[in-house]
Amino acid sequence: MFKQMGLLTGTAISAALVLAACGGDDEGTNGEAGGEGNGDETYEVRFLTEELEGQLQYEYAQEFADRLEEKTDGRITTDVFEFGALGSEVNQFQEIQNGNVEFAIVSPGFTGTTVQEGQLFALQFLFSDDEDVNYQVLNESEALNEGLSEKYEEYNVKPLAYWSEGGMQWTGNSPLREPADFENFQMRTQESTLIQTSYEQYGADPTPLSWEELYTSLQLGNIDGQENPIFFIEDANFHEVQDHMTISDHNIYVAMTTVNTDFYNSLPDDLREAVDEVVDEMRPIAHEMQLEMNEDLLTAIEEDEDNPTEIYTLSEEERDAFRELAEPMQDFFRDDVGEDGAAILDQLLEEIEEAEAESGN
Ligand code: 6CS
Repeated sequence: MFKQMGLLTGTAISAALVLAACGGDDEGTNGEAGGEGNGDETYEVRFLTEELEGQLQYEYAQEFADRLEEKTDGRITTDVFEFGALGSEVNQFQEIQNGNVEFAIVSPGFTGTTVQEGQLFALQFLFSDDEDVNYQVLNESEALNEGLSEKYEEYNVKPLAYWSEGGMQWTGNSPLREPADFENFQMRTQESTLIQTSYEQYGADPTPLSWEELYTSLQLGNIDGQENPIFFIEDANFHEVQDHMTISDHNIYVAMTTVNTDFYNSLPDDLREAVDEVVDEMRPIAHEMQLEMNEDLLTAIEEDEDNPTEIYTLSEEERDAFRELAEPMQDFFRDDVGEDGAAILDQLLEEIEEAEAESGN
């Protein structure tokens, strides 16, 4: 059944590849439907990421692939793809929806035109300033892991985990310390109305763009600045073409580990359990990886004498000035996305508050 779907909807990958990826070899039953299976089905699957080798999503996917192969005694083998292998970030979401790839890491910022509710991750100053609190919330939140996940499942995409790639910081060709600094500032954003409207609140002129085009746009001065976690700013070399970096921590960068729902449901029980186990094993690994990578690459930016970057950390008072303009975006989200999205947001806000209180912050 899954094999047929791949053949019917496959656009970017040849039919031959789709056949291979769906486990249709001579040995197996090709996962007719979820169940016990006969124990010898084998699957060659694809895991698509939005980043390059050495960057977090790719390293996560590679570790995930290795663990899954080991845990299933080689019955699931995975090819990990770097960003760009199958089009832009928005195209990538279509690939996982259509089942042309089985696994993908998806940034909700690129799904705002389909799963409106996913835009809640664009709300600035929503999460805690404590990454350990965020780790707990992302893993345990019912609002996300049930409410929001159901919204993605309507598009045949099942989020398996929500995880943070770290605090988001601004870079610019001019200092960014108060909202007035964003006046007429050409700000690169992902494809989400909410992200764009948020920057309009600061007076900026937001421009949605794939990150593929970002370095050149910053270099040419067509774009004045952007937001990303520190590891990405350094690894994509954005600091080379930006004079200023502001440690604003105005948001966290949330990534979703996703699986095509039909594929997941077609797996025999033991293999589906293996996938779930690997997802859980990856939670602390991803957390540690992001903390370490963001710290190490901050030092790399600080020490890069060939490309000096002025790094400025906002004070709490300075952050409050942005927070004041960002908070009304929660009502914008409620009105724009509707009742279900509003309920997900309200539940998430309670969960964050509870986790904060428990942590003693
Ligand atoms: O800024 C972006 O669009 C990219 N940033 C990260 C951290 N990962 C992939 C994404 O496409």
